Amino acid sequence: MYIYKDTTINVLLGDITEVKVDAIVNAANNTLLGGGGVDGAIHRVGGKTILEQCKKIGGCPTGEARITTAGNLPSNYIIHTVGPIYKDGDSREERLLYEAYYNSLLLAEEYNIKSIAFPSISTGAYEYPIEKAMKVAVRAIMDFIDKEGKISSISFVLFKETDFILYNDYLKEKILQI
Ligand code: AR6
Repeated sequence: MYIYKDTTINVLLGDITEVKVDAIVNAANNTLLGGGGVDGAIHRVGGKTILEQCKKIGGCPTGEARITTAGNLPSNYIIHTVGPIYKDGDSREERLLYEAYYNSLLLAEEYNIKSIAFPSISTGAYEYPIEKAMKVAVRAIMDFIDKEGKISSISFVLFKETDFILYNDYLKEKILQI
């Protein structure tokens, strides 16, 4: 567990659909109609009420975020965001990935969400290199804590052990561990 200002930062290894927090974040696509990876898992476990709400929302531009309830999942809300597809690192990917994290946090704050869990957005099917993506993710949440700071717990849920180790090694350098 890490502490930055008044916010707790957790790094967890496992399946985000099993995490009990106020909101989990989904790495969705522009349609919001489901897909593979973490998106597939969330819709499969959460049930059809999530898809019904997503259909009404009608899609989400890359870098933005939308919210639904969480169906059968243990959390209360799902924040659906869309990360960029990684091309050459030179096509606004970094900005868009940063915005996906930051806008998810702003939306969470609007809904008075106090605990939120993120998967590693864009680093699966969208092929964003994990180490680069991690640095963007950590920068976005630290900037959010600096500017807003109203969410008390932010978790990164990593599905792969190598990603989990990478995050811990990086955060140990950057942030106070308790
Ligand atoms: N819990 C936590 N992390 C997971 C889980 C899970 N249950 N399942 C996979 N991951 P991806 P993207 C990790 O491909 O790159 C979908 O089809 C996975 O190991 O889910 O943003 C959407 O519909 C990886 O580290 O998302 C879009 O079309 C990370 O989640 C597209 O994929 C992200 O991998 C989005 O691609």
